[in-house]
Amino acid sequence: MLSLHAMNKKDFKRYTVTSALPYANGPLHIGHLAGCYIPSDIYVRYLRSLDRDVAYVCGSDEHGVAITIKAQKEGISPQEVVDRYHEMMKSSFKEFGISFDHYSRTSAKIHHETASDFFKDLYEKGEFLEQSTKQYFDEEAGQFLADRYIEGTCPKCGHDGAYGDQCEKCGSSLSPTELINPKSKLSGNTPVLKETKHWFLDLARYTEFLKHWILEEHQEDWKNNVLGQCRSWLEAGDGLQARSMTRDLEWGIPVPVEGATGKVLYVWFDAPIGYISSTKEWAAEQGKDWEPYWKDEDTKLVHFIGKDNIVFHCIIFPAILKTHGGYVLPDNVPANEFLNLEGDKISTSRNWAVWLHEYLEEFPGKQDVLRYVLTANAPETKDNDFTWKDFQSRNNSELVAVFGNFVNRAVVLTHKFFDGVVPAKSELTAYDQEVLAGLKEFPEKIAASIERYRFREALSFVMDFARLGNKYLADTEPWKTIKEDKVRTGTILNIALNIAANLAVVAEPFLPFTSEKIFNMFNLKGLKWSDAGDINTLKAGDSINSAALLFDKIEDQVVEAQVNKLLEAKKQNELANAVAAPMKEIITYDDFAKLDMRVVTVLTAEPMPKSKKLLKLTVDTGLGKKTVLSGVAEYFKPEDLIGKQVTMLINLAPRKMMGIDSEGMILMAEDRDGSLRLLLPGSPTTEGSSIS
Ligand code: B3M
Ligand code: ZN
Repeated sequence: MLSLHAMNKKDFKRYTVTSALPYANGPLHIGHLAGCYIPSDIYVRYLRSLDRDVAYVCGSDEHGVAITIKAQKEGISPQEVVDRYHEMMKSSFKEFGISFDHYSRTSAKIHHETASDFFKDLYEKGEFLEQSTKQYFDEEAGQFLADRYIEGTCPKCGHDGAYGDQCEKCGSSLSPTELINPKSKLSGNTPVLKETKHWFLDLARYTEFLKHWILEEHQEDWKNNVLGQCRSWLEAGDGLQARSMTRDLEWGIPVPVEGATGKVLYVWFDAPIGYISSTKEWAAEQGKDWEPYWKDEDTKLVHFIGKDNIVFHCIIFPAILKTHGGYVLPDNVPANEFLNLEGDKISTSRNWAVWLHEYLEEFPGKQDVLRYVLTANAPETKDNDFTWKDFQSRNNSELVAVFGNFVNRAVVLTHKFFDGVVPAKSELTAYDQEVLAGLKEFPEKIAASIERYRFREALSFVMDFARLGNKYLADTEPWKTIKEDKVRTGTILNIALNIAANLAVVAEPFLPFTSEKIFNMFNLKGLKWSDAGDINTLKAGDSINSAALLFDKIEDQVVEAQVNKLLEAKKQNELANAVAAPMKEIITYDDFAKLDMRVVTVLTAEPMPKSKKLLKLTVDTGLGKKTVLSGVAEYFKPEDLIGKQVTMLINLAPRKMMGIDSEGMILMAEDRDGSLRLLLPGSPTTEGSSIS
């Protein structure tokens, strides 16, 4: 293992930690948390616990087509969209303990100014290629189709719903003209090409610098998934392509140069600058200077993101910072892969997600359980799957049975045998010494993993630490030793309590709400990572409070209800998106005229024994009675039908079903989900009236 020193090539004086700015176009779900907010929060809580100087910034990404498309869909203004979701996201983050120092928004004035200044700076340096190119235009909507306004087939992987800027299936970055069979999202029409002027960043000019900086300087400390994507960009046969940094849109930051009326900055130009604006806003509120956090060489800048944002944070934004000059570049970009849900890709539009605001309502006080599961199963090196079964079993067999059980026993037994006062430690056995050695080692081991952005591994060590304590109590059995040896029992509980106190310190970045409860039980305030590893954190004679509940069991029906909720959402969604069956082949009037369809009255209706679907009906056709078996039992009870007028095909050749001749067919509409509805005449009609 690399030593911490070898990895931290430099000693950093301060840290600027960012998490991707979420688009303010919908509520947050577990994929967001797992992707970059929990990992960054763990990292920052750890740094703060070491008394490091940290600025942890984020904010809502309020520009771009993601916002305007949502606004158009809902028939409200983009401003209304961002106002709604900004507040909602901000509050979800807070509830889950994501401890940003500052959460801003890109519609803030300071951000408009900062982003405009960056653009002007690059413009004045002559960095942009000013080019008129042909871009897709929707003639019906009278609008150029930027990025996600256009969809088509991905030229790289053949995926059908690729966007104009990116294919989410294969991760390729695209330009709209590469899409096969492009369609406007506004009208559904095939767009036309029309001339328009834009300002491009000539990325090819940065290739050598980027290759050196990423593939050589950071080949050891960046994650493989990140290096892999960068390599495929930098080593692509046709090299890095120039990228337009402006768009023909009304919503966004106006392009601050002459001849750019009606154009705004590309959202991916302004959004990363949002980290800087957020830092400025934070510093102003704190009476600090923002500049060292972005400009001093001894600042460590770390961007936490999801894998679809790698190119923007490792290639485009560094190129912008480098050209502007005077800014530090990220020391690391620990991007995560994607989290799936119950085997399927999380999707806002398909409503296949666990929404944070709903989780908070349905699992009040259980934020740490979700933080735990999402970290234990984090998509750090590959895509991973969240399942409710796994959520339940990690809660029940790890948090309840190990972590909670251990802390609870130590506290409860201290109250029972020593009136809630920490007993003294006396003679130590070899086993005691081994356990105390573990107590001293765990914090460092956990720290080493956190420093390398291996949060999953770090959390598994935290659990090993809890397991050590749990096993120690199970092996030493203080509830038995108390009968003959109070001194020995005191030693055991002293050790157990000190493990629990240290566990609270190292668990804090992961399970902040739980650690706080433990600190309160032990009357410990302000305990930091630098104090961890001390076997006398709690001293003989310290008094402790009674045990608080840390975790409780989650029953089968609770997680089953969650799975059902997902399936129901999926069904609703399929129904909403299902397309009507294609038209059958054309027939002649003579074909149609052969069908004898009539209004009939249901005289009797009864269930068919052994059939869930069929009812046996007798009907008055106006020409006499007929018997029909009809597959409506799942939708109607017999008494709902008796006396009703329905429609029927009466000249269908009789067919024997379950021993009965069915002499026709009741007409029904089959909905897109396969459910059936009767076709009823609009008003009372004489039996035998024919339908034509
Ligand atoms: N809003 C993209 C996303 O949510 C974007 C991140 C911006 S980070 C500067 O995937
Ligand atoms: Zn693709």
